[in-house]
Amino acid sequence: MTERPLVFGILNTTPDSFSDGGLHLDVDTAVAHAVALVEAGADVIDVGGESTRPGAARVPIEEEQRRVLPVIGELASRGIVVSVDTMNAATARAAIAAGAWIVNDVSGGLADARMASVIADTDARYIAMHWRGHSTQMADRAHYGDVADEVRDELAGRLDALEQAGVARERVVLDPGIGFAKTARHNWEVLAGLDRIAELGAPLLVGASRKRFLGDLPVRGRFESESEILPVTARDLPTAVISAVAAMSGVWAVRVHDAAATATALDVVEAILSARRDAVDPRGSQAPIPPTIDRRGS
Ligand code: PMM
Repeated sequence: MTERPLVFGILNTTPDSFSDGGLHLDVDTAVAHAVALVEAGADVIDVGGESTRPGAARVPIEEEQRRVLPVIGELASRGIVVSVDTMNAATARAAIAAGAWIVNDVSGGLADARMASVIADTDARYIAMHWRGHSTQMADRAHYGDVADEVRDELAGRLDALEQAGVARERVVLDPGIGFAKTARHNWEVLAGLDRIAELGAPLLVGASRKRFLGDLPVRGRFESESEILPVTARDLPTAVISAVAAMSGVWAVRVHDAAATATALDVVEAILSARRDAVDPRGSQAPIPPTIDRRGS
């Protein structure tokens, strides 16, 4: 039975993230945005202090922590479930101490060899994304035979490595890494092949929100664009559609900038799946609803 995916609302406290860089630099602004995301339907706020957009420069770890830790502390004190988007083990540890429940690592543990042991030492849930190298290298590494199969196999390797380092499989969420070392075509093929990645048996998270490949969709009348590229702000509708498609594939979570659009898309999927359940279950709407996923991800 497919359960409604969690919505991760994106909060980048960076000056240079591709779609929201520079918008949430001080703690009050960042917290206000997080609260708005929760009111719009986000279940988890994913706080990141280092941009991973193609070509982005690395950020000193002290600066990353200066950007994220006060925000995480404030959100956690308000009872908001927080995930920290970091490749750095020391930042993951500090973020958990500040109240984060989930560590979202776009490198799947490859960027910092100490990450797995930090996760093993804590109760945090860990999101391991498919990754082939830092922002400056990834475009050169976008070569695959069958991208969904290769992403699945590389993620299987990460699961094994994490388990060997003491991280129980049940704590790991996998993410195919849309836009990371992948061309636009690869991204569409990964989305078409989510069922194959789900064969690993781990919960999946999909993060397609506003990414560059959506810019190649046709620009239609109501959006202003100086070029043939669909503007970033016009990518929330296709993002919500992807959230719906991913939900139909049974993913555990989607990571988005526009929580309201995705929450509505998930409402639609839930209504259809609920009608389908009622149609096949003679007890109809009296049938017990399956327990919801533990929102803290434990
Ligand atoms: N994408 C970005 C950053 N973090 N984390 C996960 N798990 N999956 C993603 O696809 C992902 C991520 C890209 O940058 P953004 O924060 O500007 O969307």
